[in-house]
Amino acid sequence: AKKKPLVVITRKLPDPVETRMRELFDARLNVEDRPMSHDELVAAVREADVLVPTITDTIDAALIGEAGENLKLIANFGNGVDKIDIAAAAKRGIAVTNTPNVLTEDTADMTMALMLAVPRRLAEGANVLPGDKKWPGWSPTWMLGRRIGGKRLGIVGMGRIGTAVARRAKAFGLSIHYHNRHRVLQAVEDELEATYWESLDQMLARMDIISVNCPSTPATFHLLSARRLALMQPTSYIVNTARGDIIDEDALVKLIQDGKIAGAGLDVYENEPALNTKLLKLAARGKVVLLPHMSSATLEGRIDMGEKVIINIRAFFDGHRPPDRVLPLRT
Ligand code: 8YV
Repeated sequence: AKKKPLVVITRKLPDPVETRMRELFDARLNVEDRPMSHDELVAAVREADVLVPTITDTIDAALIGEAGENLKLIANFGNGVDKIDIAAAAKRGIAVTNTPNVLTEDTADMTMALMLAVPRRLAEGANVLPGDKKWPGWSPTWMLGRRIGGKRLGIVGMGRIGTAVARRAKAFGLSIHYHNRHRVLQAVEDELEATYWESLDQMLARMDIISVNCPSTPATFHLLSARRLALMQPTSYIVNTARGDIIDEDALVKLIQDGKIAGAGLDVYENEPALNTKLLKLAARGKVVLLPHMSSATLEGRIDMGEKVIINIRAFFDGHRPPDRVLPLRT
């Protein structure tokens, strides 16, 4: 029988995934639920045939430089591959895969939750009863938020997740606008009655809500720069379930503090897990709702992600092209 590949998994995964990994591979599982240290990562890439990292691991060119001869595949447990230097891996003949599709719907669901949370004051309201129970009772003028139906939603990045957000938002009565590197299929535009904006600047200036759904790449770093954010309406909101570094976070904080953007619903941050303390102050004032990077966090989704990782590893070692191969960006 063929020797089973040594697969090092950097984080604790749901039990069914670990069980299957153990059956199929010489799986080295991380029993402690904490990110690997740099030294542990170096040891892993020196020895493993396959590395299964997550977003909490930085797989940069220096780490890839430490890779042993066996390492042939980095099978990311996650969709976003911004922490992996794919070009450096390619140079060493190491393939990279990710886990698309299976977290699209969960992420879009949570994007809707954040889209409602700030305008409809969900977090503030949810705190009234469990707190000191000082509910004065119903009043015609109390806890008034802003309606989202009838408003304009501008989606930055109309890929799988952006499209899933658009479908939901349309059902909530929002009109759909988007900016993307290229136009989506006519059939999709027709279904969503979506308006394409070639100019991100022009779209930002005209929307009531912006949702960030593009990947983090060198080209999208601070795509929502101070200058661009300043184009937004003072009554507008921004939601980010993609990556923190797509928005200039300091600039966003300042604009919300100054009343030039109405608020934000954020699931991702520039320096996770560290948090800008000014954001916490804005949260206390109900201006922002902050979630701890949990938009794809469902048990079903995590099991599906594990399944995808397994399929990619098996396809690779059976001599096939893994279904979720990620190629280096063209520059
Ligand atoms: C993942 C994510 O859970 O898949 C992504 O891109 O942002 C997360 O929701 C995480 O990346 C796991 O590595």
